[in-house]
Amino acid sequence: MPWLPPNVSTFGSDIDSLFYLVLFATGIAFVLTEAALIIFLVRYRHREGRQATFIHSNRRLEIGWTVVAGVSFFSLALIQQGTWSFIKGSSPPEDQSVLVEVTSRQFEWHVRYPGPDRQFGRVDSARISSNNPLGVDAADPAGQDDIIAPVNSLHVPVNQNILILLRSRDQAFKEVIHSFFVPQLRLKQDALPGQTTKVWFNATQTGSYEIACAELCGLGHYRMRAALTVETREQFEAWLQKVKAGQ
Ligand SMILES: [Cu+2]
Repeated sequence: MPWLPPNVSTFGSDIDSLFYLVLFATGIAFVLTEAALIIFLVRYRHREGRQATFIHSNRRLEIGWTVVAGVSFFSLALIQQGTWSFIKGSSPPEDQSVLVEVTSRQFEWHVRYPGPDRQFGRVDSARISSNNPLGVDAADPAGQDDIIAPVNSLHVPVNQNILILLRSRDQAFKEVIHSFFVPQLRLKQDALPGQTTKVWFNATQTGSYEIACAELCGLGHYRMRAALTVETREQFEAWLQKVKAGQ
């Protein structure tokens, strides 16, 4: 459909089907209610000598539209349940996924890869400074092989499960909620200070996509965007090596 961005996610078509289902249901409700409005406007318009009838209520009608609305919403809840729990309630096993840590802050995205040991080094908000924006503890052995990507760039290999540990830099009173949003992946997830949220996806096409912050997070919200590059495994490994060499 022309109004949706292309889908490059394994679960994207499930999200799109739900979108169209909701659009169809609300479309029917919209047409019916607007038609009733117009019919009533014309039919009961002012006419000389005709008096309005006072109607207090209509129990049958009220029960009718309450039941129809209730059943519709409950059906939607049941229909979407499987998709929701697949995407948000489960994640692929950590040892079979590409691990990435994404940390949001006002107003940028920081990306870190764990290196061969698959362990992220400790971070500590007391160590945060302009040249250590994540507050990485350099003494932690688990962090020795970590790879910190240039600001606002996330690279991932194509056709692989990517497991993101989504964080928001946690400094009391200084941070707010951000939201990691990639329209082409049909993926949106809030990033909360003090909490790590697991987010996963599997991109089916190489290319460059925009990561936007989808939570109004302050004056610089509009410029809080980053680039997601989906590339072949070889290109991804080469990029990691290049970043590591320049670190
Ligand atoms: Cu933001």
